[in-house]
Amino acid sequence: MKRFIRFTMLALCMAAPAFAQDTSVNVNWYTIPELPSVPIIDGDLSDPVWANVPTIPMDKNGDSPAAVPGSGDLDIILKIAWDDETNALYFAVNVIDDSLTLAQGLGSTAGTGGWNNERLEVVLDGTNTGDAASTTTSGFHQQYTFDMPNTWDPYDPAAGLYGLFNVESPNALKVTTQFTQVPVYERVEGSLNLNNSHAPWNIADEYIESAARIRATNPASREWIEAPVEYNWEVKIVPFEFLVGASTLGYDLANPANIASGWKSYWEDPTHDKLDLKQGIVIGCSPQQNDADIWGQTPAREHQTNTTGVAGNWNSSESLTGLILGPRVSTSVADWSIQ
Ligand SMILES: [Ca+2]
Ligand SMILES: [Ca+2]
Ligand SMILES: [Ca+2]
Ligand SMILES: [Ca+2]
Repeated sequence: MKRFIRFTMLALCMAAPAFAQDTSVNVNWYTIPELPSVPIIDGDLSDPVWANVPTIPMDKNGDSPAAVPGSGDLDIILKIAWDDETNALYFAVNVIDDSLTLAQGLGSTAGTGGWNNERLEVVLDGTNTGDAASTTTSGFHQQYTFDMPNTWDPYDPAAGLYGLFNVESPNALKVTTQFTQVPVYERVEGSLNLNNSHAPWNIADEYIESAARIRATNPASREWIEAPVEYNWEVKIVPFEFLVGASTLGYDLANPANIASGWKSYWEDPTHDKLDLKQGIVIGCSPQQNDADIWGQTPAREHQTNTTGVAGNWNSSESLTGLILGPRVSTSVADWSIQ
């Protein structure tokens, strides 16, 4: 990574000495490359374009970067890139977890307990304000959340990850050691608050596109719950400078037409300020992965890891990682042989 940054900074200085990205508000920063073409968002991270994107450490807040089996451990490989044509950020996340626990209800997002699950959260501040007062309800700061279906309820109509012998829910994904795609529930905290009655939460792919694949790493596993797993997130997000809340704009989130379109009219509302992605700008960001490991009476998140080591940055633009939009990748930086 350091070698890549040095090379990138050298290249930027030589090509355009006027570039002076302000990362003074950030706890750390990384240059992310522009992609020559976009990956297929399907949770399979073998797209050739990902191979040339360097990894970013995502092992903060108490997580061990080494494999330490046991409660509270995650091993993550994170890659982030951008694309000019789709004006989007792309995230690839590979997670190895000792215990899969998605036990907070339908789609794991029922009520307000979704943060206690194996949730991916991507915090973005398109203008990199560094402002502690810029929060998920301010419009400048957005938190995108991604959840998989639950691992415990055989009668859940959306059950996706129940058990090997589950007959009550024929649509459930049986336990398998092969990577298999599972549904993802998309949501934007503060701006587009979707609750249980408004599922499915598939936000228009022009703005948010995501997919996940999962496999059990122990062939002896009979249920997904508490199974040791490996899973991938593959996510595209079109970032905004400012998003006005859906309720402020009067959108009916329960309207079937809005649900069917992925709330497209909301995203197209001219009240929002679009962010034009271009080389040299800095976006405040904290990708973070929550980890629950113990299935009990009150399943709870064991820990959360991110790129900053700052807890609580989900609700503030203070202390984010600075993503500097770098030049297009043209040569192989690193091989990424996972799966
Ligand atoms: Ca893919
Ligand atoms: Ca864990
Ligand atoms: Ca979508
Ligand atoms: Ca876990």
